[in-house]
Amino acid sequence: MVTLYHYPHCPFCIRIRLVCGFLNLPYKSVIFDYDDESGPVELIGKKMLPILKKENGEYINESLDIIKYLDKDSKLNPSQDCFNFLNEISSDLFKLSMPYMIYTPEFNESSRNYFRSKKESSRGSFKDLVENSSLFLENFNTNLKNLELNLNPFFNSENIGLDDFLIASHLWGMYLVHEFQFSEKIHTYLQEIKKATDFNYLGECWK
Ligand SMILES: N[C@@H](CCC(=O)N[C@@H](CS)C(=O)NCC(=O)O)C(=O)O
Repeated sequence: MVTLYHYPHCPFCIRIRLVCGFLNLPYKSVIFDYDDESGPVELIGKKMLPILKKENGEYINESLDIIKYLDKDSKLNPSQDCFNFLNEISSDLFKLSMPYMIYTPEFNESSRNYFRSKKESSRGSFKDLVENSSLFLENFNTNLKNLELNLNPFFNSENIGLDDFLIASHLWGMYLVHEFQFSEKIHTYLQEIKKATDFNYLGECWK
């Protein structure tokens, strides 16, 4: 069996969980604390998750490479339109959701402080991000309106596929954001993906 080393909040890690769920691939789950630097460094020489340990003991560490490895029949292919959409939403999405992510049961005081100081140095203080959330929300909501136009009911398709897993992985953290609510259409879309992949966002974090 393969082993997945991941952070529950991390969209790139969630991709792998969704793909494994969809393809019915069992895996051993190992959650690293966000402030554990030596854990990932010992495996691949840098602090970057997700990491997959293959059956032969080798490690892979880019989410799309991991998916290629797991998807033996090459059923799952991402589209450029999907990557364009993720690029459009990423900055607003992270600014909106990161201040809330650190209060989920994934984090303890030490990993919360580590995450906060690391992200604040690149995105600005969480206090300011929350205070200015309406600025990010405006742009974010416009992008979600465009997404709705592309759901048929899946992303540019009648069938669920990798684009949907990539999009859901990014969007899921927005369920944590107090001042935001998904439209009925996007909520239904995300819940369909949850069902098809047997996804449980923070399921393993409750002790
Ligand atoms: N290109 C990588 C990106 C993965 C990534 O950005 N992982 C983040 C977590 S969301 C990480 O491990 N960051 C380490 C850190 O910020 O300390 C992939 O697709 O796997």
